[in-house]
Amino acid sequence: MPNTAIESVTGLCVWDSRGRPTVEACVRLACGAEGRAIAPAGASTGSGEAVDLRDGGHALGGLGVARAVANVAEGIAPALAGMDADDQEAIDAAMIELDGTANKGRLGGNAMIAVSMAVAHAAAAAHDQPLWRYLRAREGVDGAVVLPMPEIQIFGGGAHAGRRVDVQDFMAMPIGAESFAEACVMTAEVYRAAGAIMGKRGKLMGVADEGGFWPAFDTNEEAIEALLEAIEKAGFVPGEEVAISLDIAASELHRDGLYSLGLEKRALDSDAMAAMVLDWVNRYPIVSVEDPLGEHDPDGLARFTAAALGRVQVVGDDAVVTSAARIAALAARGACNTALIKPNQAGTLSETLAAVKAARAEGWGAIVSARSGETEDVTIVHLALGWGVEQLKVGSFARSERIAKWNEAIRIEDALGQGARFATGLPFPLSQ
Ligand code: 2PG
Ligand code: MG
Repeated sequence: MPNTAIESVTGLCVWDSRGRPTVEACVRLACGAEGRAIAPAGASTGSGEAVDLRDGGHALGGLGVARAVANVAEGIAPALAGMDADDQEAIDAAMIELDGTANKGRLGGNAMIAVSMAVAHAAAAAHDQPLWRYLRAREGVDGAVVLPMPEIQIFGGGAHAGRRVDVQDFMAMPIGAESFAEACVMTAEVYRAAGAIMGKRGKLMGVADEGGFWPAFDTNEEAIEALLEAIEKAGFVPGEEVAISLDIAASELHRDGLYSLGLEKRALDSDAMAAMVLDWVNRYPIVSVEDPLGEHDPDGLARFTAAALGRVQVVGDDAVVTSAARIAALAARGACNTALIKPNQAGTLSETLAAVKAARAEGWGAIVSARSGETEDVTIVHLALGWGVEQLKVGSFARSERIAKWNEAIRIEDALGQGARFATGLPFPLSQ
């Protein structure tokens, strides 16, 4: 057996896809194995997320991570020295104890998740396994390896595109694909068609933070219409071969107790907002809706979930913040039926896995997700495969911080050959 005792933990300031600084951690083990991971960062964040520790002040708009990087070397490294990298729970528990806050505000969730993921990479390397296989063995997942259904952004809006459109993510889900590689081909066709349609109409402004087109629409519905048109133009049957998924990111729209739609210059109460989204669900081939109402509005989320039952997957992001306790509480009141799983919202891998397990225990679906500020780090692809999570959200089909992740999944599917199964079809909360 390799000696998996932690020998050193170091931190480094690197850069994310928005050109903002972020934390990379490197963990070295006694056997010589090494693992690295980089923390991502959100823009439309839930208030209950682990703290993304920034330096403040003038430089870099206050976004520096010198304190978080120093916390890796000065706080975390001595505490983890000699611990067994195979014991992820003990390592994460040690960091949580050292931090000592409810929101990881002392060490920083960014420092902690980078270290937590780097530990997993180092342990997998020590056992000479790809991370997904190592995690799968640890969790005792057997049977065919499931390649997740991707939901891929075609238009970006909200906080990721200067709020030019209120809705944040207009995504394509290639539910008729039979393999992950085919899902990517289908999405590429839709992305190309969408670009051509926007270009022709003179509505293309560039790309948003996650690489989706940043279009100049006059209404939110016009964006859904354009996506539908792109699916058809690409030669697919909407709702059968390629379906639509939305992230409304409604917490971002919340002003003075109402949901403010800046593009359409109207403000809606919770019921009117829910009715508008349900109307879209009725009229368009939408199979998944994330954050249709804000994190402050769990009753509205519960009413929406009841009304949408069997028609659309209801995904919780800002209200859930990858917390097992919040999933249990929301499930108890009937709010949402699928959890978005973002490791840096939780701050450690063990807590992220606990959220996946809580979702399963409630009969919910789960989607492993990237953040709007990303890097070349592909850990989340391995988490989805290793933990058997059947959906993956990474942003669009452009920009290398996104494509690196889609390519990693393509590579793994190819290497597995017959040992892989693609999570084709509708997301399972629709069959409940
Ligand atoms: C979300 C994510 C990804 P952010 O809201 O689901 O699209 O955005 O990372 O900005 O929270
Ligand atoms: Mg979201």
